[in-house]
Amino acid sequence: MRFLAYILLPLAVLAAEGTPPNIVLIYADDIGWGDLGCYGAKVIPTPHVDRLAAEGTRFVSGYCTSATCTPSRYGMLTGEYPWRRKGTGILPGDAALIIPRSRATVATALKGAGYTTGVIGKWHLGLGELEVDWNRPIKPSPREVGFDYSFIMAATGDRVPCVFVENGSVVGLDPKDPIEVSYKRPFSGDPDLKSGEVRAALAMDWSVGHNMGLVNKVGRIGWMHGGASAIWDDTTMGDTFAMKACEFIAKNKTKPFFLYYASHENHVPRIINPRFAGKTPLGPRGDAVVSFDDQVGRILAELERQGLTGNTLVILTSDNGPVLDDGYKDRAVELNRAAGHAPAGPFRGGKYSVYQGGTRVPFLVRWPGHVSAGKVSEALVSQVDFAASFTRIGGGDPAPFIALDSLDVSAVLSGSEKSTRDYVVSQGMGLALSIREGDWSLVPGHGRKATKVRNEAEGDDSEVVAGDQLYNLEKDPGQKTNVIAANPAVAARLKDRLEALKAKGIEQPLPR
Ligand code: NG6
Ligand code: CA
Repeated sequence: MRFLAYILLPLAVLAAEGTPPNIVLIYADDIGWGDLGCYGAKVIPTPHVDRLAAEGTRFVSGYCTSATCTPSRYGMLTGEYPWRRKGTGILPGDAALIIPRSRATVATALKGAGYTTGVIGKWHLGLGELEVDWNRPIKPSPREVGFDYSFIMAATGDRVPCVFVENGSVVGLDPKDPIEVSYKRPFSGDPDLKSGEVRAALAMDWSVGHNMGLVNKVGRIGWMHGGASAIWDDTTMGDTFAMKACEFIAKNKTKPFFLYYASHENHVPRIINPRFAGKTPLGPRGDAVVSFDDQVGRILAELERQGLTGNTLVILTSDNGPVLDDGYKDRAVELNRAAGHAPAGPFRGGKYSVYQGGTRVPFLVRWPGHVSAGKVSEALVSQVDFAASFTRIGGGDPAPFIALDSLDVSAVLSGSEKSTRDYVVSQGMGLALSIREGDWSLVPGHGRKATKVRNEAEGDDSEVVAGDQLYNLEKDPGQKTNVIAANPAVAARLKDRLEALKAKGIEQPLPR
């Protein structure tokens, strides 16, 4: 009994005893609940992720805040629901940093608690102020919001500039070949990606959007000129990020560190390393998940090599639900259909959606001896809770985050408490919100026109406009049968709760 109590010491207790763990947050991009072996994927081999699940706890009701990237990352790092703030939607690649320097983030809090902090991978929270000059040191960058080290792409793989930025400077830039970026118009001499001849020569054709600038024979959003020596290689991006993560771990092994590893897999364009080609019957989209798994394997191996496995809390989750055709012709729709693969698992919707598939994502936690191993947890947890929970685990004061929308769920993560959170709010596109309480999910109707999103396989949210919907997720995880007529009191309670949460503040401009 004594032994058991010792091995499952609550996380916060351990931090209080003065031995806070390293925290490695592995963040996938657009990888759905159903895309990983440990969540039931049959045709995507993910041995490293599955090992993490076997050695830790697999949450089946883990949520990101939003069904797209920028808001989920904002919510996760600040502990505040992004829908409270204007300007937290999907950002262009030349956007200014949207987290004000004055704001506490999970990184500033952990840094304050003595951690060395790093972010590697996809940023997508903006950089600089107003117009960024990519040829000079960029400020503010992740450093100004708490990260001692950063090696990032500014936005997404499908947005220019297609370069890495390390500690505020573009990597490999030749000053004689400066970078120019435009989100308004092409530079003179840019090819017309709508012309058949140009399209025929692309490494991967576009299906919607992605027909502005041409980089590495792939159409992107926005145009860029110059910077030839700095342009990334799409096929080695995963290797580069994983290598930088391993270097960060090795370099900082002697004192607590926080590593936020934001993989680009499997966001579009899915131009992955040829060694992963054909690993799944799903084409580039499935093979990109295998590439993600490879990155996870390398990070876990580096922790092991440095003797840090036992003292490192590893969390793996995703920024939003899955999407098949997200603007490039990579055959995801037809190949998924042929293989019978369900990227969102049993849930309705996917990326962009206010239904479960948009925000209910893979969610694994491992810390040997402190987090139950081989366990499946039904507890409701949200990434908005990371700010308070990680701060608590790291020995800092979570109160500023708790005053926002973050809850300290550290005892739930370790398994020493069953649940803390009894509701979770999910954001689809724009201000479309849904709320889950226990097994009930309320998807309120709204007067606006539905956002027609391109997510053919998972459907769009047009039905949401029609009126309020209530689902019982235990009986109907796929949200097929609206049971609002039979349960008006439940619907009213959830609606009131959502309204009360919204009343705490919405559409406030971000204070600078
Ligand atoms: C959309 C893009 C999509 C993807 C998404 C952001 C088009 C037609 N669609 O606007 O390809 O880039 O933005 O994805 O351009 S996220 O995961 O970073 O939120
Ligand atoms: Ca995403």
